Amino acid sequence: MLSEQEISQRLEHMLTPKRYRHSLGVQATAVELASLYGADVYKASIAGLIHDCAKDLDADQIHALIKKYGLALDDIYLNQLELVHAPLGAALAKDLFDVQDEDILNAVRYHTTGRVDMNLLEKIIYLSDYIEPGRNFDGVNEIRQEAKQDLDKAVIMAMDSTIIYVIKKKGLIHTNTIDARNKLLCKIR
Ligand code: DGI
Ligand code: FE
Ligand code: FE
Ligand code: FE
Repeated sequence: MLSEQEISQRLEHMLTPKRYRHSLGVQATAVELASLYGADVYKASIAGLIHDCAKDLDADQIHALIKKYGLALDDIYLNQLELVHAPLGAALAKDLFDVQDEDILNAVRYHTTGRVDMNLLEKIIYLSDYIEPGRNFDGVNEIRQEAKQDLDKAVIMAMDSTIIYVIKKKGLIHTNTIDARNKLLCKIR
């Protein structure tokens, strides 16, 4: 893997200034949550930093890279192209930053939809993406508070908020999110 400094420099060229700042915010929040919950702080830091590395590509680039990396994506991904930056980000991170760690790659791969049985690092990145200091949507403070108390409950809150947002836009909701939320709800009951 490239050094963190090298990765940051490359990222700064791949992302808009706003998206780069968001990435640093997710990195900082992920480090905090990893310390709090006993996850690998280094993996959290790298995963937070790189999670949106494919976010600022246009549709043509996305399609070309799906082909180049041979990504097998289901119809929901292909119909909701904003979802693709997560799995594509994992492929890009492997190729451009030489990230080999599967925990880091899975945290990037599932940071947008979540998935059933997310591990601690995946939950931390999923949530940090929502609550980093630059986010200011309705209800974010409640999720920030919950994140310090109960990670699973906070992930459910973030999923609820995403599902409502996607429904308002008449978008397709990925089954990964539905399945993950259902299983977490059963677990906490
Ligand atoms: O990349 P970010 O903006 O930091 O955040 P993200 O990767 O969590 O989400 C990217 C976008 O994808 C955001 O507008 C919400 C949307 N999204 C998340 N889950 C789903 C979704 N969109 C659809 N259509 N379906 C989903 O299940
Ligand atoms: Fe993202
Ligand atoms: Fe997210
Ligand atoms: Fe993000």
